[in-house]
Amino acid sequence: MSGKIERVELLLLRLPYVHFFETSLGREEEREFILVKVYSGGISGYGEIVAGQSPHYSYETTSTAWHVLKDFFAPLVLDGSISSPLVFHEKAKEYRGHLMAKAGLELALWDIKGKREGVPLWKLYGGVKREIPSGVSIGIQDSVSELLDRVQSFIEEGYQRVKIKIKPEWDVGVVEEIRKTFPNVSLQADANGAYSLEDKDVLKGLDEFNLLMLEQPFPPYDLWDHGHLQKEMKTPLCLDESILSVDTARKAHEMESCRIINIKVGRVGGIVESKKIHDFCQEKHIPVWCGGMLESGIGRAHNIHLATLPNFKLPNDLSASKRYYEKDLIDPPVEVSRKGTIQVPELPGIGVSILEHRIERATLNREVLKARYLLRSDPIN
Ligand code: OSB
Ligand code: MG
Repeated sequence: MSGKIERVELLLLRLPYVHFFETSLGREEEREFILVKVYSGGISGYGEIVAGQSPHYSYETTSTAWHVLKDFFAPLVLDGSISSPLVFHEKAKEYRGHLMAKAGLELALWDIKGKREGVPLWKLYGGVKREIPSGVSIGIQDSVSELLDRVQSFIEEGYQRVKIKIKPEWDVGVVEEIRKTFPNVSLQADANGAYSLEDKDVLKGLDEFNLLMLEQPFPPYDLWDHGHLQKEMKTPLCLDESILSVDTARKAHEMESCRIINIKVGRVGGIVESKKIHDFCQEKHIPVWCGGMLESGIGRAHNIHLATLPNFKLPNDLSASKRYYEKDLIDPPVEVSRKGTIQVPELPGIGVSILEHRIERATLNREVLKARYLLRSDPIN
């Protein structure tokens, strides 16, 4: 079933958000990201790279991802021997790190495989759900009243849980206000690593608000201090940035650093690693959910397929297209039902149509990579 990969195309896109997104790491009004398009035997596969413009969430950026894809990862598949995502995953291990870049290419190979075999990705992955529960991630706002308005409108749309971003000075007081207005909403908070163990007492103050979880209070490398905090808090901790592989998931479990894990396919380097983390967590009774990086519909559709696996037990950061972008890149756009669920695509591969004219309009740069020893840029056309 192997078909050669004939070419890999990298596209740098910019899409404006419908509403700015602010975390403890900063505010952004638009997203720049890379799409990976892979061609094989008349089929094209798409992947999205979640690295951002700047090394805030992780050290990877659109520029580092472009470099390692062009110079290291694309040549692996262009030498004619690899088209399988599993083999690519193994082969790419010879290079350290750059997990987001690896994931983007692996996702495109999965899309090719699904389309070639006529099977939607969720089936290839062993998924069991036809619809998945949807949550929404709400950034830091200019005022508490603006935040309350946004929470209200997302609840009205049907989202099954609300996550808010917190940082020092925008934490316990804000959560308290939300709880006063919405005593029963399923609520969680995400700090993106903005605290340290010295802030333990502030964080423990969150325990009285019945949060579903507290996500990544401490920096990514700090499994140990998360373990200290978890021992003193009844709110379950969830790790995002800290979990880069099934190996870090095991260590987090052994250190009791968290009780929940957020899986992001980009952060962990692809679907193969995501499944390993999923399976490990299932065995250890650690529930997981699918995180998001404000992806376009292409990355989000990939995430939806992953979130059909059985141990995705909590609402995911997978929201409707219109919550992120006015003109998403896929048809149909992702929609959230009144009961807060997203339908899983049934067509082969990624299972959605790609709106090439919208990609074209959002493209800032493009490079076509053809054969291993002929790495070069072609002008468009
Ligand atoms: O920590 O989950 C995060 C977006 C960018 C960087 C980090 C995070 C997020 C989100 C967005 O919370 C979730 C989504 O895509 O809906
Ligand atoms: Mg997070």
